[in-house]
Amino acid sequence: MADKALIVVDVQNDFCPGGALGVAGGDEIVPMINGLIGRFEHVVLTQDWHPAGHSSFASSHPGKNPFEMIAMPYGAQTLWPDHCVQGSAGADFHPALEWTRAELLIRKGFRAQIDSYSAFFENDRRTPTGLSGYLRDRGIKKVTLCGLATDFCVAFSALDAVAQGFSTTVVLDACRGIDLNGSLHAMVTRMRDAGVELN
Ligand code: VGL
Ligand code: ZN
Repeated sequence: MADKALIVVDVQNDFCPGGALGVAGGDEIVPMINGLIGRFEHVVLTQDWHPAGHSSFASSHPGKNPFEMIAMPYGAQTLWPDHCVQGSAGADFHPALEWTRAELLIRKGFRAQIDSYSAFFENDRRTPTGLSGYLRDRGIKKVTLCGLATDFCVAFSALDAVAQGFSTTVVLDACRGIDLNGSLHAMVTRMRDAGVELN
């Protein structure tokens, strides 16, 4: 177990029903995630953490609506409702999440001009969060992911984890997806094709 880590992705109020970017059933996975947390020696959390006026917010682009796409200097970017603003209640973890044993918290999306879905690299696909180095330095070889949302932050994190050489598992029952234009099926397929174990 010493070489394994659980990565709990973005289990925050804004991604749960009633939140700014509520994912259907997002709150239902909390008990299962708490069970996983109890079984791992090493636990890492991620927290979506945007400054007000972040470039991924539709409200920052006059005439644009949430869930439309926009071209950013680093590539195509989906626009979202304002969510997970730094220090807001929506950015807090779900109140039932048992996060106290977590050894590391990776905050992402804090640069105003770059979104960050993955726990490893921002959406320019070049700017590292430092997580790979942290895991390697600590001798972690296998990662298991769960959380929100399956087809965005969980999937991009899992794809990067496997590309960085970690043996990678996603517990799909402990994830819920946004499913934008078929993104859930597409990203599950991409994960499987990349060698991510899905269970
Ligand atoms: C996420 C959209 C925008 C996620 C974060 O956690 O999957 N999705 N920001
Ligand atoms: Zn976000």
